[in-house]
Amino acid sequence: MITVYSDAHHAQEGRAELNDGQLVPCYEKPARARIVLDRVRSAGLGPVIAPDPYGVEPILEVHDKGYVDFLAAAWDEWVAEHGDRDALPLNWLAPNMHRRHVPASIDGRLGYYSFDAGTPITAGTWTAVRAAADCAMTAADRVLDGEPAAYALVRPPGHHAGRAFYGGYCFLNNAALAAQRMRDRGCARIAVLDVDYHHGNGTQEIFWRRSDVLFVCLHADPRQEFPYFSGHADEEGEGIGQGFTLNLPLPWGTGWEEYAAAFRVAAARIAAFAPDALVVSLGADTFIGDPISRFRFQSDDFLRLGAAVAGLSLPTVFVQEGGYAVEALGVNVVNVLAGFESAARG
Ligand code: OKP
Ligand code: ZN
Repeated sequence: MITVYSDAHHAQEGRAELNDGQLVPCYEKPARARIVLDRVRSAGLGPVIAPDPYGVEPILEVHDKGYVDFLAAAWDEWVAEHGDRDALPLNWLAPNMHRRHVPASIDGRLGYYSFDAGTPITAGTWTAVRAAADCAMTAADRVLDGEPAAYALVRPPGHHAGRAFYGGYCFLNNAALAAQRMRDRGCARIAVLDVDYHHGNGTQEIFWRRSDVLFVCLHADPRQEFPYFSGHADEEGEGIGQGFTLNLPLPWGTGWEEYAAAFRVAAARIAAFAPDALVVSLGADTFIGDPISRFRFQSDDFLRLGAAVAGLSLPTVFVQEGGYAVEALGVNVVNVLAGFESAARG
């Protein structure tokens, strides 16, 4: 399987996030991609290629122009106001406050466009997120050009980023960009399967009112877990998109056996949709050793997950999302990809 990778991810290196009442070192850090890349190479998964440059135009099919302009300029505006520190928001809208006016000040706009205090904007954020988007779209193009599958090894992740918001370490929605790219190249229907531990609220929001992209998500129940306000089983899409979002929330402590039962429900929905291709939001934070998550996957279970994805028999674009047990991340992620390949070969 081809891996699409760019060293530019290093440009996103936040200093701190707010977690459990403390500023702690960012969990979402460059070592994550480094260890996965090392494992891709040592396992002999296949060639590692650089992304093609797509420019900002395809990004604007998925994201709001005002939001994208904000992301591109935020760091310079923040530094001019506060100096060389991570840019973190401190104020958000409560219900019945007003969104009619985009704040002029950088502090106001950080809150306006975000939903948490765990996602620092840094000097290199814009560089890194552009490269990640390029990797995801390149992987999509390779699959449409005939590769049975491709893997976008990217960070920061993307599935919490919506049309006009960031949060959960995510700024641009790489999986949504891959799906939209395949639509633009003539695929009629794309399924996005999100197996990250957290609900992909951004992907859900982007495709909420669409019937051409099915969004299916297995994740920790938002009654217990971040992002708390999205991912319940009764969220099914709206308008023409009604029935094209499927959430399968699972309780803390979920292991492979219970997960596999939910996966069968996900797989049946995807098969009924009969998509032209599949995008997998691939998080390995379902691992028992993950420092911020509470599922109980063992490393071997990721082989089983990969084989289960291969059972869908679709051209597949894997896009890296979460996974914070850094030492095990390379093994766990490459297990999914290797499990997919050996099952796909039969
Ligand atoms: C991003 B992705 C833990 C706080 C965690 C944000 C988690 C973002 C996960 N106490 N806050 O889905 O892996
Ligand atoms: Zn996650």
